[in-house]
Amino acid sequence: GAALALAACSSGAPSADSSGDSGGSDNKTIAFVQGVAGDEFYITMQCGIEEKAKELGYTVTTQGPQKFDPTLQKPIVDSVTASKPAALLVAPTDVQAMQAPLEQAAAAGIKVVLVDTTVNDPSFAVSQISSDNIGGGKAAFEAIQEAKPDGGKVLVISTDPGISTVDARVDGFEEATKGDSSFTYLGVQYSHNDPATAANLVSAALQKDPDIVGIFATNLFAAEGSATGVRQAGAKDVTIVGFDAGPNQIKALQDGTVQALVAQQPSTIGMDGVEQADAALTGGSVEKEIQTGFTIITKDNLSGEGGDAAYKST
Ligand code: T6T
Repeated sequence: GAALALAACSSGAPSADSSGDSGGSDNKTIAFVQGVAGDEFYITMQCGIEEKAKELGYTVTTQGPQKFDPTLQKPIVDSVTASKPAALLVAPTDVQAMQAPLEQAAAAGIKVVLVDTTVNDPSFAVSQISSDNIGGGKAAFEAIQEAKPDGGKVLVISTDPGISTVDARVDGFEEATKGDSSFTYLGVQYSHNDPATAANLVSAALQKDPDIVGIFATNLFAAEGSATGVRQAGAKDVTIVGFDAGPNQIKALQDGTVQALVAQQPSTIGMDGVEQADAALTGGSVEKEIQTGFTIITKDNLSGEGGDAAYKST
């Protein structure tokens, strides 16, 4: 099973665990199930969840699978369902595989809020909160366009098909490439959320097409691996635009390995998630869908607004 994840948030200690509370109207427990443990995006989201939960009088437990993998996430969700928290905030790892386990959680009377990712039919969820992922993919292409105004070949490194967020980023990017005929879209390759695999894919792609001018890496681990791959290939003039802004990504931006980052607002997603769960539990008005924004970070705004968008780490 997954260990309880404790995050080092700036706003005080993580809240207590939920042992002993098992349903009923006085149930003030929220379970958070991350897409993957140890990912700064979900750690930052956890901080937002804990902060808002404390304010509204809930206790939070956080767990995540060791890999971004529904076969590992499903048993965690099943055990959370059995423990009957009042609400479940969850980032499903696959649009299809997590459908039934989450429907079961909702059928057990748990208020399910989808944070970050979603599933094919989210109608069982009281609310879903995520970034504008299509817009983020489009913004990533615009950052490449700005760095490489003459155009050229562009490649996307994503994680796995079936993850709603990264799929939407790929779609947004691909759609944007169609609007500028000076660019050639080489398609998407999948790294299974493993930086070493992403690095190998990028090295191989640069061997095949040494004239690649830009790479869009659709999440933290894809960005980390893409930067390594470009470095290993000794390619000097490839623009990498990454999604997410963990400490490694910020460092890569400072080093000049990565030229731009699309930073999400994971803390806000978490806080909104708790608010929606609370509204559902107390008969307040619930928003079915909330879209949060993003910030483009480059070296130029890193010390200001861009720097504020950086994620927390453990
Ligand atoms: O990009 C985030 C998240 O939005 C996505 O669903 C999965 O990857 C991250 O957690 C970053 O690693």
